[in-house]
Amino acid sequence: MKSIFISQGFVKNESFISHDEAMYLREIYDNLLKDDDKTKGFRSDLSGKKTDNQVEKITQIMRPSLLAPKLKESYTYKHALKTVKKLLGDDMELDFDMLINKAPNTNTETPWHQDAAYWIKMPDKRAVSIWIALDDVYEENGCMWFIPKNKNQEIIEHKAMPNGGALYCEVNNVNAIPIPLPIGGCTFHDGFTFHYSKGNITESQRRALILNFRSKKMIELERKMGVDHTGKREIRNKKGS
Ligand SMILES: O=C(O)CCC(=O)C(=O)O
Repeated sequence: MKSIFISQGFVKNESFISHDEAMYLREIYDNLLKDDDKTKGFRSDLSGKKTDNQVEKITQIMRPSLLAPKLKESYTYKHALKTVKKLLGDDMELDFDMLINKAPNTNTETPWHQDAAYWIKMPDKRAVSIWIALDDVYEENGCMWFIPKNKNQEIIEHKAMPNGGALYCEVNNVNAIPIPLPIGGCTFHDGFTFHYSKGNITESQRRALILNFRSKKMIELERKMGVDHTGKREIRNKKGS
């Protein structure tokens, strides 16, 4: 797993957590999704726009474990940290978590981007996002797609969607690979790997819980620079970094 992650920038695990554990997380997740008051200030629509009746298309809630601390006590968070330490080193810690839900029949893609475009420039570039499927995911409801990474991939130019929506970039995606997963499966990707997901054209939600890890020192640097992953989205890392 480690060598694939290092060489192509992503790897999958089809059974990262059990079905029961995914159901446990889903209950907490659904309660947060329903709770506009509790999630105020942490919540936004990645699509950059809402439909006329104000249905969020791609709901992103940052730092859900601050709002529902039992998430941090869950098997998933502990298992994720152990796995990441083996992958990238013992100094890895949870930087932030987020949930991203694609509502039914909203057909809105998450555009191609590199996560590092959202982050400040960091001397230690080791980082991994674990994207955990809390529904079966496939192309039609918005599974992740990745482009295998080039060696020493740098950040390319990103632009921002209107109204504080997602960042996006123009990239040749002929080699892009979709990663369908069963509930409880996950993907691991680093900050420089291009990824994307199609819109959800099914009758059900597409719920993903994402945990991001980096070194303790880089988390300290971020916090010193005022970055705690609760604020507004912006381009923080420029082309060529
Ligand atoms: O869930 C999605 O559609 C996109 C997720 C993503 O961009 C990420 O986890 O970095």
